[in-house]
Amino acid sequence: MNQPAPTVSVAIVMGSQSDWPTMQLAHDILNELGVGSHCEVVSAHRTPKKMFDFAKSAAGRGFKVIIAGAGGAAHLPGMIASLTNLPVLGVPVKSRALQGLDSLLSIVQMPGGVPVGTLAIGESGAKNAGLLAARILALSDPELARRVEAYSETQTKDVLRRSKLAD
Ligand code: RP5
Repeated sequence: MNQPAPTVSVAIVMGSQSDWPTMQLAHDILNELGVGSHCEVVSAHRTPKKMFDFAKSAAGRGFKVIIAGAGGAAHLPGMIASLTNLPVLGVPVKSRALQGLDSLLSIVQMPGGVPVGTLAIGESGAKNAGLLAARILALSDPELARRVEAYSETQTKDVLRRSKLAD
């Protein structure tokens, strides 16, 4: 029997199409865990009205977690967090000029009262944002909690299996 399509409870937004190769890792790990995600370019600077409308409508559309990735003057995660009470996870995308340190500092230094959970720069950050979103959703989804646990166990086994480098 076919599996039912996963409910789309995570929105993954990013400032530019150029962020997709990084942000795709969040989508991929969520997909592996059976969590559907909606992925879209929403720019704080180039499409501010779209960003406002997206953030304001996100909870009503059924999203439970928002992952927002941006590079450079990376205002997207913080601005979204100022417009919604959903948990927002920010991914600093590696920028061409400053390798993502600018993105990290733009995202992480939020004023008290407007939280963004900031991840690592680049691919690790995107993957971990997906995993963290899954862990948040797993709090109220025992089936997903089992899949998240199985993922971690498999990862540990794989690392142990490949840990001997030479005799
Ligand atoms: C940011 O500017 C985007 O998030 C992207 O990381 C960066 C560069 O965008 P492009 O010039 O590649 O469209 O807004």
